[in-house]
Amino acid sequence: MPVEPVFETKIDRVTILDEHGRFDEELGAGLIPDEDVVELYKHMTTCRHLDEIAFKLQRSGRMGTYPENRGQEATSLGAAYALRPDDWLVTCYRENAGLFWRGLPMEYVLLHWMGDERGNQIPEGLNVTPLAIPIGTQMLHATGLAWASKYRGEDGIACTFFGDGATSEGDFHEAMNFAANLDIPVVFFCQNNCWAISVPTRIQCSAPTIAQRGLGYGMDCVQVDGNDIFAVVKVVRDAAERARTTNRPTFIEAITYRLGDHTTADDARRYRDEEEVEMWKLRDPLIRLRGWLDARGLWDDSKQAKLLEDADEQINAAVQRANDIEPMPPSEFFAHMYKSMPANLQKQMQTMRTSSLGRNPETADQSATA
Ligand SMILES: Cc1ncc(C[n+]2csc(CCOP(=O)(O)OP(=O)(O)O)c2C)c(N)n1
Ligand SMILES: [Mg+2]
Repeated sequence: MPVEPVFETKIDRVTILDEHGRFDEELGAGLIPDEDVVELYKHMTTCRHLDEIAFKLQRSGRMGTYPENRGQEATSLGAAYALRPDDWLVTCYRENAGLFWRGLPMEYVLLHWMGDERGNQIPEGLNVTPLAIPIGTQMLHATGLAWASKYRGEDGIACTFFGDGATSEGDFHEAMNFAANLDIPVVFFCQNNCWAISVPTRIQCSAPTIAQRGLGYGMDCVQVDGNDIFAVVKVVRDAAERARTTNRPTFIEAITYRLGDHTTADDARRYRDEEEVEMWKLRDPLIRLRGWLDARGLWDDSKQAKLLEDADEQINAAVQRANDIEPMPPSEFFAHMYKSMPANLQKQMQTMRTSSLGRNPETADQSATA
């Protein structure tokens, strides 16, 4: 009896603008109009500056914690640029660039990290979900949103973001299984930033790529240079088109790098080599894009100086709006989870009002109510 392979495959890796500034004209020419590349660069630079300001806010006690996005700006931004405004953007917590491009006001993200629930109350019609801190949950939400779109006969799709670490969660596998087997138009976008807090990707996944995890579900899979915004735009456009026209999901693994600590509560110097960080600094998506713009005479130092001034002003105005917001009544904590509040939450809310946590609200001393 002969032994024959029943399945063979390969995973493609897409790069258009590489770290040495080489640009693949065949794939990249006309992909993004020059004026849009300028806007994308400005946006990435503004997001980078927000990281610096948020870091200082946290260090000066005005923000609880903050996860720097530094180094990963091209991933969610490229995806948000490639998607339609009615497509769902279902993120975790390191996708500022994509969220702001879609139109989420900056102060929402600031409020979230300042511990204010109102940062999670996404303006109606924006088709983004609140930041997801529990690792993996949002992939199932995205699958449900895309399924609803298909069920209603609409052609909107969902694109969900998650880290390399999240691909070890059960939720990831459930979402992938559902999406592939029920033909659900969702794009799974893994930001492989080489680390899940202190766990390197090589420990997270012993296969040569994370992308191939999608093969087990019969999905189209591709790896992309996540620090190359041209390549990200291309693979997300292709995946979105596939989802829209055939309902087939795609799994994208974007190779990028977390240049900062995991969050402001972490110190990555304790577990990773400085040489590794220095090597990835050379692949910085902002430096790469700036080089492309410089080579075409589309950018210069005076434009850069003006951009930094504008960014500073824009971010400080958002910080001001976040700081100026009236304190919210504690009962608001309960208001946004369900359409109508279930009895157990109503009871908890009452308990809190009477300052009698843990006691029966019906019998608690009402005079304690503030
Ligand atoms: C269900 C769950 N388990 C554990 C955590 C604690 N935790 C927060 S971030 C993180 C690592 C996530 O790594 P990755 O998915 O690679 O995302 P990255 O932070 O690198 O963007 C963990 C384990 C959590 N938030 N939720
Ligand atoms: Mg990671």
